[in-house]
Amino acid sequence: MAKKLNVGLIGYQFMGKAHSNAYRQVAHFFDLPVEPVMKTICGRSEGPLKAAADKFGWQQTETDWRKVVEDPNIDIIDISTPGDSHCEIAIAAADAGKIVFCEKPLGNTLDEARQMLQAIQKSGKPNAIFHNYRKAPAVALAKRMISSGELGTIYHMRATYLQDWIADPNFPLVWRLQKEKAGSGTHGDINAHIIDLGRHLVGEFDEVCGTLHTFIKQRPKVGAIDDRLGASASTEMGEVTVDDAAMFLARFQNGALGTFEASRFAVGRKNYNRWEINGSKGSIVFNLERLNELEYYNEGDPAETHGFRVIQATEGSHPYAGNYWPVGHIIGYEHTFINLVADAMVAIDKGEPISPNFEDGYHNQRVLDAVERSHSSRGWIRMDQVQ
Ligand code: SOE
Repeated sequence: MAKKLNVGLIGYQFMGKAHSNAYRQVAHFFDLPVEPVMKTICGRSEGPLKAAADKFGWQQTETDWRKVVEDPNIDIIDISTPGDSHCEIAIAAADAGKIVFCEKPLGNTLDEARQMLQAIQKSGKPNAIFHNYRKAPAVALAKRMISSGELGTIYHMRATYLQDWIADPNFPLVWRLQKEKAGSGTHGDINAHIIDLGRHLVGEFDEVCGTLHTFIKQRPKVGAIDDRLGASASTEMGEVTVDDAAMFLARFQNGALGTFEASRFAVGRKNYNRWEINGSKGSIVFNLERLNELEYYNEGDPAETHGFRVIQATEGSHPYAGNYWPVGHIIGYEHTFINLVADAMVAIDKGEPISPNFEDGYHNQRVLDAVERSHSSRGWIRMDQVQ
């Protein structure tokens, strides 16, 4: 019989929905030594919160996150709120001796991320950050191939994360477009994901040179919001205080070179997290919009059959894939969250660090900060200048 850990989820919108689904589904597909229990979901608005609790399957609701953090029956605090509350909640939860899970980016600033890491290191409790794309079977296969030397020496990572949901100038000023709420725009929201994959698949960054840009400077203020990314527009205008696009060059400590581009103005691209890694023995390409597939070029193939082929990462031998369906029965975006929760439960049981965790979140925030410093100084920034 698996040990149970009671979860207190703070936040019930888009990421709250994705995390709720992961907690509800994980034991249906993984035989776990420790299972999450959907105890309390927390949010400020009683009505929508109750509706979310009923829809997602939470036992109880609470509108004051501090009561959830102080609840002795809660083992895990999951922070799925906008970035401006991550730091305060995480420190309170760590000080209360809770296991702490947090959405990305860890904090809204490097200083917040450092404080969060220090608090969880002081508590010694397990911790995780929801860089969920590491957990796509095709990405985990890429990690396995790189770690085994199958690609040889890594020369390049060429990463993009492109969306277009705010390319309409009339799209309202949601929290993701307000610096005081989100910390940054495209940069911390989706560049953070490809930075994490760079660290995970290639290695630590050595120096960066980048630029941030805001195309639309003013937008209508928000009317009503929905739980995906949408909102209705009011007639009053407000200032956009974050970047719409962020791009940077990178040198990795192992000598590889990288280009990273994140934009919410790549009209026609919806959730186009696509990257290519080139090594001395071959190359791989991943595209989140085709997340079951990994394109692979093997330099060792005979010349007459050279070419990129598509690996469908649904074989039982592929990471996570065997927990779901027979080969060819593909999985989706939501399964990356289920896989992350499964890995977290196993790590907690073994007393091992969860991957990815607050330390990953802190080093991710160092790269985000270094790129912002580079943008301001219009020059290269070495990572050893950013602690
Ligand atoms: C919006 O850009 C968003 O929901 C991000 O916040 C998520 O982290 C990403 O996984 C999907 O797009």
